[in-house]
Amino acid sequence: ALQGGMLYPRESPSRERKDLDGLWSFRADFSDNRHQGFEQQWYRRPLREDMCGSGEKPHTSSAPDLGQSAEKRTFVGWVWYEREAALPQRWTQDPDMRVVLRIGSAHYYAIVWVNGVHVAEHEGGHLPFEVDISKLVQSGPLSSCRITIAINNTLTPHTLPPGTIHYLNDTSKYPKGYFVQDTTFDFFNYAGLHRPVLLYTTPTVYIDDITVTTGVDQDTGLVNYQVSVQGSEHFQLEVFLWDEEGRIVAKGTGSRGQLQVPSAHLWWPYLMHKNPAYLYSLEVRLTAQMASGPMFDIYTLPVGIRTVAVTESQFLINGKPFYFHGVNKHEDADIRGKGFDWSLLIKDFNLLRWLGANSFRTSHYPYAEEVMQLCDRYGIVVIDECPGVGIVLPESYSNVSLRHHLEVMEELVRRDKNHPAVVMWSVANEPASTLKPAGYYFKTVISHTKTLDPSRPVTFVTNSNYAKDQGVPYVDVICVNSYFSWYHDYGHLELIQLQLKTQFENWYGTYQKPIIQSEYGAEAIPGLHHDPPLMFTEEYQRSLLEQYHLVLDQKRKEYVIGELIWNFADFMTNQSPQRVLGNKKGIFTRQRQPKSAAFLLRERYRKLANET
Ligand code: BDP
Repeated sequence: ALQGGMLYPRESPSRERKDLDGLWSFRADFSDNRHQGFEQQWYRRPLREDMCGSGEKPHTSSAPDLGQSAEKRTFVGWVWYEREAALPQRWTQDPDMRVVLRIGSAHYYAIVWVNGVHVAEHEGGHLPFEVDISKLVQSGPLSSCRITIAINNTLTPHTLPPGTIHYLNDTSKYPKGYFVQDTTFDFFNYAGLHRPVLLYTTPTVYIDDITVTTGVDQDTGLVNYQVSVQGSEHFQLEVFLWDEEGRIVAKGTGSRGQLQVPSAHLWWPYLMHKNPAYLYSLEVRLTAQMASGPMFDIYTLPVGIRTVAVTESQFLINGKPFYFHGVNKHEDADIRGKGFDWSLLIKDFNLLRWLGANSFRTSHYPYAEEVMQLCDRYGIVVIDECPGVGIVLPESYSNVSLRHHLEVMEELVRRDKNHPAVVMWSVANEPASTLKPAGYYFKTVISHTKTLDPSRPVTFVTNSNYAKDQGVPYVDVICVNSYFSWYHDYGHLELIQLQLKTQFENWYGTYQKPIIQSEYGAEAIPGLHHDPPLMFTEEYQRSLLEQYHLVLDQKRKEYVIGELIWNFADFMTNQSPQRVLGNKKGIFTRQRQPKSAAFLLRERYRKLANET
């Protein structure tokens, strides 16, 4: 099990935060054995000193699309980042202060040094990790520290997502030692530091984690809280629940308890209520008696009061049927790759609202914490997916892989458990779930996730045969992807209704569980037109969606509980003859301009919102 909590670093009267944004020194290890960085101990001296040909880069961008070199764009191996951070004097001199280094994500394997001292290692991208560096920064006369992070983007059959290094040994065709990284997922493997890296402080006795679950009894909101404290056994805890008008509506004491909020404002999804996304603030105050006097810590967590339940044919939020009309996204944009960017994020949320979308799936990995926070505030419902995408090789069902998958779910649930917007976990996308070991594998991952969080349903997204799928017996909601008249029966839009109807009836007939059409779509190159519709034109994308909608409109009256378009926007992939500068199934371009299909969906989603 994981050590400690992973509360988002928020400033408070007892906590400070210092974002390490700006430029970081950057160097890719192109040496023959790709290990020079370790042999020469690049973490011991400033990276800049012996930089040859390496540049500097802003840290919240994926490196590949910043440069002009094709070789760097597809680099596989270690890259090194480094930055100096000046520290306020009180951080280095106050023995009652804890200084923590927190890395929002590092894809894929990361090793961290501070002032040349190894402090942390972490496996897996898309999720945060942190390390207490107080001892290091408080031990000498230093008023600054040098942070070095080496990151390796190599994927193996046991990583999530998996990948393989493929050596090409035919020397008549390839130079000696030539290799490529093969992946079985459809997006570019942007690597590096994609998200904020920061330092924050807490007192040495501190609020380490908070877990909140909510319920509703008549019109009373129930907020169950549990707080864990580190650093001392002797402390008092008080909790206060504030409403949006700044009034305290409930109080409690102790490490766990239940707050009751009469006439509570519930957290409702966008378009489902006239006052959606209502957020209370849970203020936790810790007082510890120290020899030197009392010590305080304060942490405030946004809380949405809502319930989630699944029946044989419905998804209920606050007891009312919820229909997912939304999108699948990617963290992806021009130049910045998967690098976090506030402007891009706000643009995307404005587009979601314009579209009338009430939900998205974090296909195919956890998104930045700042994204999840905005979902809470905008009322956008989230299916929170882990990086289990492309699990298709038999080796990827081994015990090593399974163990890692369980850990990733632990990290994901620890990070996102308190978001009201998150209503379901997805443990994988399109695995080879008809393989025999998939049964035990998904049974284990799903039941582990339910133990970690009994309050939310769990699913994985399938594109397998309903009669042979080994994992679907364990899901709460069936999520199905299909690409009728795209990956087969090219151009035959007239077959969609029959095939989609059969798809739904087969799955529901076998399992009697609600179904989400979790992907469907077609490529459209913006500006390509043809009528009658031909593949790759805007007309074809639009007409294909229309055919799906005809069947969805029948089945949503029965047991279909949602439709998520593939994809919100065009995104970068590996190069292949099927991909024209990336995947073009976006209803928006990669630059976030609408294709014709966006207008169709905008009309549809508003209509759906009015009906429910
Ligand atoms: C689905 C995958 C998604 C792909 C999409 C496609 O889940 O990641 O991008 O197909 O091919 O199978 O466009």
